Amino acid sequence: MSIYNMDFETMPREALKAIQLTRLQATLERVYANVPFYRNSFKKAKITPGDIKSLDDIQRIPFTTKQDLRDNYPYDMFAVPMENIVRIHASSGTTGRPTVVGYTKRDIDTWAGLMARSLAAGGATRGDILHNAYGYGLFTGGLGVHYGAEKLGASVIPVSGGNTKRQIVIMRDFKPTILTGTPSYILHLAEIAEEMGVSFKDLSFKFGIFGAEPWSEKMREELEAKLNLKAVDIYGLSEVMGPGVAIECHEAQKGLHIFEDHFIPEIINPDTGENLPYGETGELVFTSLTKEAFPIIRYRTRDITSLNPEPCICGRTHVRMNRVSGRTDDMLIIRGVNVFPSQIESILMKTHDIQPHYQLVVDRVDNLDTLTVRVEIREELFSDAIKNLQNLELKISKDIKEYLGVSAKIKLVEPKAIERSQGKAVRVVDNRNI
Ligand code: DLL
Repeated sequence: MSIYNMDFETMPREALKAIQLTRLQATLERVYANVPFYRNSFKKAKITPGDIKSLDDIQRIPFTTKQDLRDNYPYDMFAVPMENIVRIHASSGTTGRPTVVGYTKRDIDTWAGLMARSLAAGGATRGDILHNAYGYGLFTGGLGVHYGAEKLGASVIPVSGGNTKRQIVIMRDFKPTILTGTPSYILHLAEIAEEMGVSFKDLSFKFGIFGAEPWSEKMREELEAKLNLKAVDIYGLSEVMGPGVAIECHEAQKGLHIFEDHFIPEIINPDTGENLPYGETGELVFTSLTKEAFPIIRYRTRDITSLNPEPCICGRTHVRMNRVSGRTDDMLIIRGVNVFPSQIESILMKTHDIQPHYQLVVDRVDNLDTLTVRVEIREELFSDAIKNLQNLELKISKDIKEYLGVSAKIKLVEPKAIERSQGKAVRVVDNRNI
């Protein structure tokens, strides 16, 4: 069977587990032999690759953290000589050093195969024309999707992010059928299309494959209605590969199937490091099984989710991860109360007919944390009497207090007041660290 064969997706779990164990053991041998960081961490834990005799034994292996990758910047985590590396990507790294990852020729092929499988799960076929609005460059989104689409045999339009007006013209004239990009940028595309008098109802899109940042179910509804397509969620991270680690199937649109023939997922309690059973929410941890250049063992993603082993209507036997609700490092602690931006988004969109353009601003005033939610409202509402706006601000503030237990000041702003991103949206401005 070739490494990206789709039969892997529907195989009985026992057979899948046997493949995972063989691949895990081979990966451990390789990192132990070739990456000093792993050899040291295994030695500290008093284990050798030979001690890992079952999949459960993985819990004996120490975790790898973002800090470990930073400490080995840029190339010390690579398990092959530089002459075998054909591609380098890096995560943006909003704080500190970026994380650098490398790929061999075979890794690029494995990734393309996994992305082809992802696109197929999301509804794409070889006859499709794919408008790829993920950014091309060090970010893995653009090139990751691109190679996968070519592998699938679809036609790719490599537009990348930005030049938004030109993108609308391309969408109208080239008649793409699949749209890929971050949900926040796609929403911006929809906004500009509206301004240009172009209706998505007249375009040819069937499926949208959106990800790289958290988005809510409400946002899916909004995008599906505005863009006249079916939207699925795709997940991935550079450290583990890039996009194509997990994706929703278009049949169920409920939870993202993890490509378990290439990655072992675990959920842990982020405070204690203990493994949690299926269904419980915690931090997602990944081990790669087939990567050559940058194998990664028990990597703490900081993403918060849970795993669902229930069979899926699409026939895939791979477990599903529920949509990522946030990151452990995204969590704001406002006067002792934990809040995730996604929780605020849900309240804004569930209880109020509000545009999903918002930003949370955290300040420290007289040693007290304050949270201000800047949120855009529709043009019609904005021209309403000041009094109505004040009432709406109070109502939202009351809802946030009631649902999340945190006091927030709401500032309604006019349409377009919040800066649009061409990639991942910046949801939090934390002025406390400055
Ligand atoms: O965002 C890879 C990617 C590209 C995924 C295109 C999907 C589509 P990084 O830039 O390394 O890689 O960022 C990884 O983004 O740890 C999550 O916190 C977040 N993330 C990615 N996909 C999702 C998603 C790419 N579907 C980090 N939902 C991850 C929520 C996501 N968060």
